[in-house]
Amino acid sequence: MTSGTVSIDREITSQYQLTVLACQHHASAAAADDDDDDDECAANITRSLSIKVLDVNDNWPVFTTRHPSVTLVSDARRGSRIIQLSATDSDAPATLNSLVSYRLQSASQLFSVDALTGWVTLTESLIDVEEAELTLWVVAEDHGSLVQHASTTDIHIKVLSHQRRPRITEPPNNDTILVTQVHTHRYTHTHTADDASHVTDCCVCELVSRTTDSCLWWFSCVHVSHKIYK
Ligand SMILES: [Ca+2]
Ligand SMILES: [Ca+2]
Repeated sequence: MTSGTVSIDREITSQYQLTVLACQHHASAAAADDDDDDDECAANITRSLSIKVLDVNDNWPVFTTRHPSVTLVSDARRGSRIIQLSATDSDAPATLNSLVSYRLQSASQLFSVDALTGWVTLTESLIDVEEAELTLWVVAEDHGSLVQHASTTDIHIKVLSHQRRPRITEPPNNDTILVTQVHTHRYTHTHTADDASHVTDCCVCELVSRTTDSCLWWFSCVHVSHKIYK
């Protein structure tokens, strides 16, 4: 019989297949040397076992983006979502050991974080803040039954004065702008005279523009005339 210790980690190998051999030695050989594993078995039997490694909560949530940063304008609406945080935990899926929730490390009058989705939301007006650079600390924690682990990240939030928001001054808002729509539409039109000497006017035109209501069409045409003698 052999024995020993090995390290096992569910996150590396979650299941093992083990074959156990029970060997009955010859009575004379067993008496000569009980520790000789090379003795032939007088009889043996094997059993296969499947060993499933149970999980322990030995992993910390890991933020997918470390130290994210966002820029806000001071007139951003209250209730605006500003960034979604995400953290993963490599303990057994769908267990409390890997279930991650989010919270602010310290209460904030300006921001909140959704415990399940990780969305950070603006809860107050920033008008009084005007221009500033803020730091918000968010905690991601698992819910292991015996021990819990938590990780923290900071969010760098830059607030710009709404006075600096770019504005479109020309053209005025809701103004109507005329543009030319060009198509590559082609058509061929042919006139044929009915006298003895046929005159054929071939006209190949391209549509170059039209009004938006399609009432007026402009074509660029190339005329070709030649006579055909019988
Ligand atoms: Ca965990
Ligand atoms: Ca684990």
